[in-house]
Amino acid sequence: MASTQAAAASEQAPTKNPTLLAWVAKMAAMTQPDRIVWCDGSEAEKQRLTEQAVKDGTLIPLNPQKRPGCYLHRSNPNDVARVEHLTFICTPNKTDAGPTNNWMEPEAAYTKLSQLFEGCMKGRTMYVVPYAMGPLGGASTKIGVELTDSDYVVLNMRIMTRMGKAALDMLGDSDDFNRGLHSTGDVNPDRRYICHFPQDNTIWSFGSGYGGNVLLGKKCLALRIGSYLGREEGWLAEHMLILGVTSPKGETTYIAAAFPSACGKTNFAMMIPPKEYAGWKIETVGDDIAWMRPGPDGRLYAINPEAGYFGVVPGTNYKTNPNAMETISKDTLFTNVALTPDGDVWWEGKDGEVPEELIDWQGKPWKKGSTEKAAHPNSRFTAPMSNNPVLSAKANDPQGVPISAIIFGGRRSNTVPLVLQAFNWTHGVFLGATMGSETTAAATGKVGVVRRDPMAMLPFCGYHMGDYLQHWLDMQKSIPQLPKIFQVNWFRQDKNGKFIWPGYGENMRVLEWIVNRVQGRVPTQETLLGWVPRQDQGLNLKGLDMSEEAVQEATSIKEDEWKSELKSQEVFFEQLGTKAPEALMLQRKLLIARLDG
Ligand code: TSX
Ligand code: MN
Repeated sequence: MASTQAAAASEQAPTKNPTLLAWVAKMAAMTQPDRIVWCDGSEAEKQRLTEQAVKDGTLIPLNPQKRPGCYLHRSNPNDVARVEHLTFICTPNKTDAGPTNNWMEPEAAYTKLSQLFEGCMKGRTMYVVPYAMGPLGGASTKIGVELTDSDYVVLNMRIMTRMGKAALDMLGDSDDFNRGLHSTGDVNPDRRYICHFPQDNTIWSFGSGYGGNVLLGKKCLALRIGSYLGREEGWLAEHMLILGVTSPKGETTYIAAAFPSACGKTNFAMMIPPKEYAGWKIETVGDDIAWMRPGPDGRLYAINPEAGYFGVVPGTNYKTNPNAMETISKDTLFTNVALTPDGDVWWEGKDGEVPEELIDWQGKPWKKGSTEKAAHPNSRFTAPMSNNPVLSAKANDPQGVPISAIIFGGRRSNTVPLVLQAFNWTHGVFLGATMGSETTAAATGKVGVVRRDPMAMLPFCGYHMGDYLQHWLDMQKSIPQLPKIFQVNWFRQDKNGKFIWPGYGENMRVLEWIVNRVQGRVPTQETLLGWVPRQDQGLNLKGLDMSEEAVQEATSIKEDEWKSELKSQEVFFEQLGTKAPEALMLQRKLLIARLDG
């Protein structure tokens, strides 16, 4: 049986790559699919798979007048989010995974998962999905091949990556590709594993059909395996958006920014400047992941390895993100949103009236006023980046864009001021390492607890967090023209619990200051924490409906808050033990000395 399949696989295969053919044959021998389909990424293939997915109930077509080319997918209600407790880094030594990752010994993991994969595709189709992470032909671009028994995965990968023949052509006969194996299995949370084997450039994912667990190019390859490869090869794989901001004079500055989830990364990446900024333009290079490496001119160049957006739907509307609303108006796959009687989709926080009646994300009737959510809080859109009205032409440039500034942000109701600039690279890495975000009700039920999330990479770093921070420090030596590093906080609250800073488009004012700083145009004010905008020649507040006291409150530095902040940071550094980089410990001591002095 196995050898027949192997022969059949290579017969139809649009490649002669011996390593790829042998691996596909081996995986097919284990999973025993009824048939193997090599995906070419064509329009005809998309149509065929979509029709089939509609027929088998995987996709529900939406009203073509309201949402042309759009479909709704409902996942199993037990399978609606990434599963950090079932996500493993499988390295020979446990210490290589570090204290912030789950670990399994590689052979033990292969054995355990082989038992699950054994025969799991009987009666099913195995799709071979070749894909490129990054513009085709780029030096930073990586090839992966995902084997999956889910047509939903194929259709998503088609949007999120450069998928099909072009990726296979780029691979040629090379054995340098990520080996991804996925089966939805029986969607049993007790038999769900997302295992990463960095030494083998391999990912095995079993028992889930949800995006982050099964679209293996994204979090698994581009971040967990990517961060591991980045350390080996001298680059950075980061959980960052990339945007270009162009002034009325036509000068474009590229910025990368890391925010934990629920901070509005996609909103920031597609932001529309307020009316006081006529002539300014913000363009999106990426909304989630940046791969950055030193370029020939000594600057740090970033590419967005993805080709689409896999974004949270609830809260998206024409006020918070008009460009996202346009992006998801066509050719979009919706997962776990509500369905309207006229075949459109609905979610909490959409513009307009709440409909009287809906079908909720689980397929059950829903009535206005219900205490249940109609759309799942983690419901998603999968949309091609080419739909984005403010997509940067550089999003398809294999060279990437030169990064002038890196921003670290978090959701903090106090302590962290609106914006500050790090004194230098090491201090900037300290700011990134000590990033924290307060939990919102959606995540844990506990509100307002600070969760440390260094560089927003806590769930996505494929090796020891201490080694990761040291890699960031070491990168200084290979980047002659270092980006400047900034820290921002849009989420500070007043004593009544109201947000002080209006956020959204008004963040343009902060962005302008950052641009002026990196272009060396404005003086600054030194504080204990870093450089901040001066009272004069600082933030442009023209036309902003905010009192002077409120601006003061948003930008203030309170020493008592910082004393408790440092205690809370210590808990995190202690976790890293002897791997906590010495340079960061010194930054910490310097800050303590400044506060005590
Ligand atoms: O995305 C956000 N950004 C970045 C936008 C470019 N959000 C949403 C976060 C959840 C995904 C924000 N929420 C931002 C922000 O800058 N700021 C806030 C907090 C806030 C919420 C509501 C108001 C103001 C601030 N409303 C009014 O002032 C009326
Ligand atoms: Mn993300």
